[in-house]
Amino acid sequence: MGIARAMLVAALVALPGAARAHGDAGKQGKAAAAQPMVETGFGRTGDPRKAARTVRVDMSDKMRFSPDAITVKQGETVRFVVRNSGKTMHEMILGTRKELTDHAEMMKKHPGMEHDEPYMAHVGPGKTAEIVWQFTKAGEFYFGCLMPGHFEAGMVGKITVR
Ligand SMILES: [Cu+2]
Repeated sequence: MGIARAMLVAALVALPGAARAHGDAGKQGKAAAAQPMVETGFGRTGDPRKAARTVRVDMSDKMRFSPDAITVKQGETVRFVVRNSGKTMHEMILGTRKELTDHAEMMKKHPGMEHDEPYMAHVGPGKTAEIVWQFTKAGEFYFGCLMPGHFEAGMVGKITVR
């Protein structure tokens, strides 16, 4: 955890009523823990209580997301329920096109690299995980699977925020 984020988390914990994830929004394989609040160029950690909309996303061994195009309103908080219907590990990672491309390159060099952020869901075969994310900025963003080779095989989708 970086110092900046540690300070941000500390500030949020100190604030009564600050946006914190519900325990039931915990990701697969993790104890029910609040997601850290992160701010990015494509949005911020969502408050599950404000997620009025649920989008179900399927990931398959055909290296495809379904749906692979999602439109949201600026400011909207979306609960992504991400299912892996394949037999191999997949993940849904939100970001800009450049961030995903750079990250995919890094994964090639360091395949075992551990990474976990509130805008990522790593999902084992047959499992389901959730991402709650608020799209605070308008624009075109993406989601990709960065398991080695998957992104390059076309495992990417687009999110239009307007
Ligand atoms: Cu994949």
